[in-house]
Amino acid sequence: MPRVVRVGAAQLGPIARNEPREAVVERLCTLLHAAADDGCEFVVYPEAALTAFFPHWYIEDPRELDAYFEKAMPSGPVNRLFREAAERRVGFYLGYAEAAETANGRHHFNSAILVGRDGSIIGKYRKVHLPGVDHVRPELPFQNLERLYFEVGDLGFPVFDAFGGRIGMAICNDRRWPEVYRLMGLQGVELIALGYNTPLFNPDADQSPELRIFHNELCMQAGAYQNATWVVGVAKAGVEEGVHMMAGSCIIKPTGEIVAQCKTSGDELAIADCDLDACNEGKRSEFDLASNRRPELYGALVETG
Ligand code: CDV
Repeated sequence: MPRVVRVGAAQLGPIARNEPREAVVERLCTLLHAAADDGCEFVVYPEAALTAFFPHWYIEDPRELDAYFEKAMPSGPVNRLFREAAERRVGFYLGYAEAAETANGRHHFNSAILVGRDGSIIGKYRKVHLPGVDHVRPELPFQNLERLYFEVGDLGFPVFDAFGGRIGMAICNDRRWPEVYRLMGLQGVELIALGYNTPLFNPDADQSPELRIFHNELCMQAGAYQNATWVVGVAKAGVEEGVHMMAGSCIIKPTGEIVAQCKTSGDELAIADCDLDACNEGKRSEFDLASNRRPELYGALVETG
């Protein structure tokens, strides 16, 4: 039986700092409806898709900061997204800021969930590679305070049986690290969904937007190719509270080729039929990981330099 999943990369334009959740969910639902009308079974939204990317600024007021976090998923306005997606039999990946209540207190993560076509949560991922710093740097035009606001994810890099295949998740900066793809590749991943919030300028380095866009595509295309998996990378784009954000959301084949890509910096869908069996060729040949890798040597090679 063919295993073709029609996927929508649901890019978002900027979200204003004071934009209510209801308004954001309305935008997510508009993209969802368009994807469903076009036959999509799975929609991928960006990292922190329910709010502005608040680590870009320092928030002193604890109540204001707390308002960016979801305490339960789904809850409040987000219930609508779950309901409308289930009605249309569309599953989704959603990035959000998570406040998790545990026996030893509250913990904050930059998280994503994988939701099935029936509206049930199949799995969760918590971002491991948190960029930025944990203190304010007043000399910069904007901050990245992810290390102040979030803890390092504690769920590893799980892969889930869903949509007829093996689905993995990553979040933004994770996409720059080859081990993220490889850890999922070793579990037979066939599609990696990942959302990102990436400024077009690096306040710490003299990098052109063109170079940064090249690096964005380079790491996702390499991860797809070297692990024979589809990769769906989805941006929050446009100018958000003065920060110019990268667009270019794209769907990448297991060969590393981009097959669909957003063209604007606003809310936009890029759609592709992702044939999960297209992973088989790479997984059986160059990237037959079980047969071709030499993990027993890698430690020794590092030690001997
Ligand atoms: N949200 C992110 O993880 N952003 C980083 C930036 C700060 C470099 C990224 O890798 O895109």
